[in-house]
Amino acid sequence: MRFRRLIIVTALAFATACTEETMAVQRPEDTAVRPLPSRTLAVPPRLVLTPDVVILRSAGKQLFTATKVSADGTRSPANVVFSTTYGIVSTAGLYSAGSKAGSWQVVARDPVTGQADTSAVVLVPPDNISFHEGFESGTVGELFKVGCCAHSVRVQQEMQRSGLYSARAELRATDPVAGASKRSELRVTSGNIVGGVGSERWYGLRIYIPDSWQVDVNREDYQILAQWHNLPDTELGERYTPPPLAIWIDKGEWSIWNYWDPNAVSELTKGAPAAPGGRMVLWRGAFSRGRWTDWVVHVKWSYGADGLLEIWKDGQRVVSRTGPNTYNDRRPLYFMAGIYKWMWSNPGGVWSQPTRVAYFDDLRIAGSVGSYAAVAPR
Ligand SMILES: [Ca+2]
Ligand SMILES: [Ca+2]
Repeated sequence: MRFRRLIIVTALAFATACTEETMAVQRPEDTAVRPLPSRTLAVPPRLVLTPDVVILRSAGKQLFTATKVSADGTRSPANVVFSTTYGIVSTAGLYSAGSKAGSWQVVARDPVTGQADTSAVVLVPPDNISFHEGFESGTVGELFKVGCCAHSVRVQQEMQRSGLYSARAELRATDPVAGASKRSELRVTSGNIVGGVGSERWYGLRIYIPDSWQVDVNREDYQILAQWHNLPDTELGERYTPPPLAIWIDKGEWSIWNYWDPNAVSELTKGAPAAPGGRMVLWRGAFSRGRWTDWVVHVKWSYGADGLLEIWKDGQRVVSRTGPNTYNDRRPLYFMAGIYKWMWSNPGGVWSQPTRVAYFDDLRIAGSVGSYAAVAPR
């Protein structure tokens, strides 16, 4: 008995010592009935609020979603209470922005665990973009020339309409390739000015087609005089596609082309995005040589149903269309005015008029607070 009691006392003392040594990392109840806990069991599920960051305009809306993510990555909906530092957020997580520009937060909090996560809302100022280039400095100002040579784009006084100066674009079939094709163009590089998916813009521009312009006897006689071009999502493997919006001269007519696609990665089949994407000629009409043609374009850029496209030629509205009008891209658009004639890159072409000249003036861009009058050439 005494020997057995000694064993028990010794065993108890040993057990007590072990418990004290491991107390810091192991709860007492675990020592009796459970194996040592693994590290993963010590990590509680995380609460994750998405999207992490969102950029909204005045009165914009965004649905936020709270998710529980367990240590092994399993995701499940989380019951949370939403709050925000500015604006309104519903119990379902639908955030409605106010009008005060700034950086705000949406917070999701689990009332049971006390866990919380925060997303940022950046509320951008109203679209009071204002851009104007009339070439009256005698230069192209902040525009960027895209062309091979001195003759490609130059500011001159030979052709006057608004002020003393306009820009002259000349493209020759023999020109070296510039910007991956045959082009003599002026580019507005700032995406913020030009806009893109989710933004509203007004654009104004005037174009002069000289008397010398002849329809080429080659059946492929088309060129782009003004284009709103997208930047593909190259990080998703997307390649360049035709511009979502462009004003062409197709033989002896103006034509306005539109391409759109809600897919994140656009792929063309026979030159067009597959449904629900698409392309269409929005308008065609005769063009007049020896005079200026004034254009005003109003766009709410969207690849969804809320898009709007209105175009006026010489004060007459020639396009009025709702619905998708651009590609689904992460980056905004850029704008080019000039002469872009890609078939001159094809070898072996025979051209009855191997030089094209056109003049450009009064490029204006305004945001959603703009209007026809704000950008119309004058
Ligand atoms: Ca001018
Ligand atoms: Ca895309």
